[in-house]
Amino acid sequence: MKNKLLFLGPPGAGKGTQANLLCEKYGLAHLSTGDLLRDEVSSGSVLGAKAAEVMNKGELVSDELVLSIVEGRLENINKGWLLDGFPRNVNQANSLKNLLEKINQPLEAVILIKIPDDFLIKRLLARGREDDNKQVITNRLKIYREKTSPLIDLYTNQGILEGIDGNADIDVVFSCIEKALG
Ligand code: B4P
Repeated sequence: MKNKLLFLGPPGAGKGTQANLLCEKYGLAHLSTGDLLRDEVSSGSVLGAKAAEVMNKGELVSDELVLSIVEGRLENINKGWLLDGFPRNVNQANSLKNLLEKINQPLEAVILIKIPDDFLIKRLLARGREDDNKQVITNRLKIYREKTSPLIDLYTNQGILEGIDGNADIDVVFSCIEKALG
């Protein structure tokens, strides 16, 4: 099975949910920038406080901070890995490309989890995390469309993107992802 992976999709598509399942089953390292940023926030550091302010508005945290978090970790992984929520814009995608060239571990597959906005909003409101209120969710969707969705064309053109219907039961979505990764 392909094991150098990236999950792409709008907020609430189920990237974190599916990433946990896949990493547990196949022993992959799970690198979720959302989780790592939330850890930084919980640590009470100055950087964390800055990140919290941005996240609670539904904006993207600075590329500099996100890259510093990802870089050290990716370099130290000796098994397959799954990037969840990173990259989220073209600049981050370019940095990732350079980093993967440096460590000689090319990306093998990008899974795009697709789901209509109405369902996303319902799911996120039900989850109720600090950044899961109507106004912030609307902003997160807008940022996704503006900044993250150009990555769909980028990876489609590289021939490594697989689209999955995320509007189904968790185990059904999981089977589709496993099938796509061969
Ligand atoms: P993330 O933590 O990445 O979270 P997300 O995109 O909102 O959610 P995800 O798609 O993982 O959904 P989940 O499985 O949890 O980002 C949060 C914030 O961090 C961003 O807004 C940004 O500020 C910052 N950030 C993160 N990465 C960054 C980066 N690279 N650069 C800059 N800033 C960055 O599922 C959502 C809910 O749906 C859950 O309650 C789940 O139980 C439910 N669910 C999942 N699958 C389901 C299914 N099939 N059916 C029904 N419910 C389902």
